[in-house]
Amino acid sequence: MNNKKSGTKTLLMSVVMSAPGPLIIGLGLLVGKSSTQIADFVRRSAELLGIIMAYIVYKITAKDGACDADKKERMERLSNIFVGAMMCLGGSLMLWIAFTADNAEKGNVIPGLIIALLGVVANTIFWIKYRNLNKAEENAIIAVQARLYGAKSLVDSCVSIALLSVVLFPGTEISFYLDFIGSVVVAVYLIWCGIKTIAEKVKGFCKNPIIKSMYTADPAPMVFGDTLYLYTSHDEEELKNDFYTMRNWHCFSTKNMVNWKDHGEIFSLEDISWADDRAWAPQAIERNGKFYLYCPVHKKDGGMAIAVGVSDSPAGPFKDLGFPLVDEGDWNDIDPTVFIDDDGQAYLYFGNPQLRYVLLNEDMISYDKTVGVVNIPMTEESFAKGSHTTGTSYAEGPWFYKRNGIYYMVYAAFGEGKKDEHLAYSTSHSPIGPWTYGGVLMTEEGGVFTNHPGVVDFKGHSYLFYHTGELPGGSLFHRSVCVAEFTYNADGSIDTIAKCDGVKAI
Ligand code: FUB
Repeated sequence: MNNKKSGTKTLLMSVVMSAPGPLIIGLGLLVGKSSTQIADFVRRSAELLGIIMAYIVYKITAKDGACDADKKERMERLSNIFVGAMMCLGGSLMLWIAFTADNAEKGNVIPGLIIALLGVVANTIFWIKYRNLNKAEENAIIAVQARLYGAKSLVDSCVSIALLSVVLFPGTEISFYLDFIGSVVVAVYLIWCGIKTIAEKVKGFCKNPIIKSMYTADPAPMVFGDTLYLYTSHDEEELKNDFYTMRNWHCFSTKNMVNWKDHGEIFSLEDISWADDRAWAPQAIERNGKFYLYCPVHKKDGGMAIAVGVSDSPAGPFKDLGFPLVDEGDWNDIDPTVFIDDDGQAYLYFGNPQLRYVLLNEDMISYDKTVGVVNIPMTEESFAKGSHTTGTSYAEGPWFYKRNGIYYMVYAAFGEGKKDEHLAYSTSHSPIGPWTYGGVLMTEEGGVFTNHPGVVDFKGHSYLFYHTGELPGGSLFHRSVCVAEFTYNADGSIDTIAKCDGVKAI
């Protein structure tokens, strides 16, 4: 059973199991009362209302669908505030009753005692269940239920001790103090849990794929200020010639990895007079207050070339230069990746199956023609043995960056005998190589022929963006952008990263 189904079922069970408590204790109050017992009735009723609320909200928010994180967050927050308020209400009434009730007449507290003992067992089971569910997939509602059931389990333990003393030593000082102290301890603990729950901000979760409103591919993240901008290519739903049908590029942004703003189409083949097809994998960068979007396109006169869109805003719209930046007259000129080194030199790597680079000039829209287009030696030491046409695994989609003095080249690769792309990486101590093969970054399992990396550090977290065919109707021509958080090893190496469910809010 998946986590969502299990969460819904557990919450429903909570409602069903919590309902008889207030009922039986309520009936018990007709025949006898103690401060603990009256307060227990009020607390259980308030908790039941909180659990019903949590069940309803969880059923609505845990449904797979558009990642409308704002709405989900608002509803979860509201539900948790309600549950927190119920805890505070239960605790406050218990406190009030403990100090004001007439404890002279205890009467029959046996029903309350039985319920409390059963409660210790049941609540502990639920507490463990909610904790495990939340561990498997963090969820604000489930996390609060784990807290509530932890408190309920402790409360029932205290109540059992107090009521047992009333049964064993009726009318004695021991029973009076245990009853009184039990109520106060439990009440204070509940109020504390309630306040904590009300004050807590809901930590959201964005489920992969990030963009659910359309098919997106070739993710290219760029951090600017406190925002992460994500540029993507766009797989049209309707295919032309049963091949990639891609006409424009889109931009999305986030400040917390969960709430995404859609900036819409920011550049398109319509804006590039000399191109007619294949709006493929882009990458953007900022320099001196201007934003540059490098995009592979098919030229009207044949072959692929790299176009540059320029804008004053990271979210575009971008304006084409009017001519290709790189045009080798072949099909290799795709998948540009751009990086500005500490000394100000900008590099534009690109290519399938040959990895190439040019040294960009300061203007970012021309390159050093004296150096020209440099071919990187495609060796097994650099890119491992593989099944692409160079005999190595390197295929396409390079992503070039530097971190702690190490230059990284992450790329889509074909392993030996493999027909689908995995992601791999190589490193170097220089921006122009030689490159040393590092390992597999993401396996081909669960993918769709191509994959495409975009690596970024954002607010102290490291992310790998990639694409799969996870959206309904997904295929090798209908891809969707996903993200996984990962960490670097102390020596800068990276272990294989699993395709995952999504990322937590930061
Ligand atoms: O999206 C079209 C092409 O597929 C990209 O340019 C490649 O990287 C691969 O993802």
